[in-house]
Amino acid sequence: MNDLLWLWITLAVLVVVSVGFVGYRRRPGTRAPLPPPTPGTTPDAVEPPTATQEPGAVATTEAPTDLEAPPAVEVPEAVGGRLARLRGRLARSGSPLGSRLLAVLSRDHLTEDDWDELEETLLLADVGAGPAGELIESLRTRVRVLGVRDPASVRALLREELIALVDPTLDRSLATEPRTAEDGSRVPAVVLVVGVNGTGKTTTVGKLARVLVAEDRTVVLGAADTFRAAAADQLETWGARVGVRTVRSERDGADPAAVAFDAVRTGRTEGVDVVLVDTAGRLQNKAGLMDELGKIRRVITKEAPLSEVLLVLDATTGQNGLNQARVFGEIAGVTGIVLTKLDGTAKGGIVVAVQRELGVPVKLVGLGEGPDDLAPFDPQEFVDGLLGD
Ligand SMILES: Nc1nc2c(ncn2[C@@H]2O[C@H](COP(=O)(O)OP(=O)(O)O)[C@@H](O)[C@H]2O)c(=O)[nH]1
Ligand SMILES: [Mg+2]
Repeated sequence: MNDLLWLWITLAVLVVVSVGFVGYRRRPGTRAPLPPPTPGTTPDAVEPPTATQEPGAVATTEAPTDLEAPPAVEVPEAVGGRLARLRGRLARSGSPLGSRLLAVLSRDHLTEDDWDELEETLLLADVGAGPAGELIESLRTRVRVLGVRDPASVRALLREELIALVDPTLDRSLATEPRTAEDGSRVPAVVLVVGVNGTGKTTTVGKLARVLVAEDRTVVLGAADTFRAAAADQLETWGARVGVRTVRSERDGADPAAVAFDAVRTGRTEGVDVVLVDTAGRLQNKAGLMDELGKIRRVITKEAPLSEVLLVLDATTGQNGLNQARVFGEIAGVTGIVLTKLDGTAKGGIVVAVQRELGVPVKLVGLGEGPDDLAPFDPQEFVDGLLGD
């Protein structure tokens, strides 16, 4: 009898505990991750311009925009260690530069042909002729002088040479500290993002906003790509996800400089830390693009000095990317390079080539389409990513 009673009590306790556990797991308010924004599409949450707005008026949209179902504000991932992802991504994107170099270097006796093959491998990875020649020259000398044979030591030498080529002495910090104007007022840091269409500018601005939010900085976005409304929608969606507002025009083809100016003024009035300005990058007409970017620069600097001009380049475009770098280098006073889509190429050598071309450091790299796939660039980590395990 007693035994039966205990059995019932035990069963009852088990039922209560498991019901409580399921209830806990299902507690409402647990935030489900939002899907990444679809570039170039108009999100449902974006309202059409209101009747009270003049056509072409620059509107400051409060994020979130849909009052009925405010999107949950995401907490972006911290930045540390993101570049380590590159290793896995490179391993999946064909034969990475590092493993091909190491395959040759592990041969017993390195012949003239082997050294040629090494140089060719570097060239194929878009390192550029000058830097590739320098690396081979230096590595060859060191291997000979040090009499190095074993693969681990050769790998260590190669690592050192690659790091030297990427140049660890360059200042890769992003200037995102607010400043004090001459009249003593506080002005936000202004980051202007330029580059050819499709390279990943808007995505980069969105990801960068997340990085800054993760660091407890306040941000305003400026949608100065006024060519298509969808471009502003795309930016606004990124901002809304982390509770950052976007200053935009409701009219296609509005003056991009006016929107940029408005974004900076809004940022200044609201006392935010950083204003990120996205631009259009139609290259059909180089003179027109130069005029447009020149005007944006001039107009912004009436309100606040530019802290950074970031040139976004697609790492998969090779020589074409270098040509773009040349064109933009002439106009925009570029202070840093963002190399996107490094996840989609085994040609990481473009980092070296593009820095040489512009004399400006790669500061950020895009490692995928995910919202937190943007990493600060670090030569050591990057080379370790290239060399793999
Ligand atoms: N794989 C990959 N795709 C990227 C990266 N950055 C941007 N993209 C994609 O590139 C496409 C163009 O990006 P977008 O920001 O609209 O380019 P924009 O025209 O320069 O503003 C989009 O499909 C992005 O998701 C990256 O680092 N890796
Ligand atoms: Mg864009």
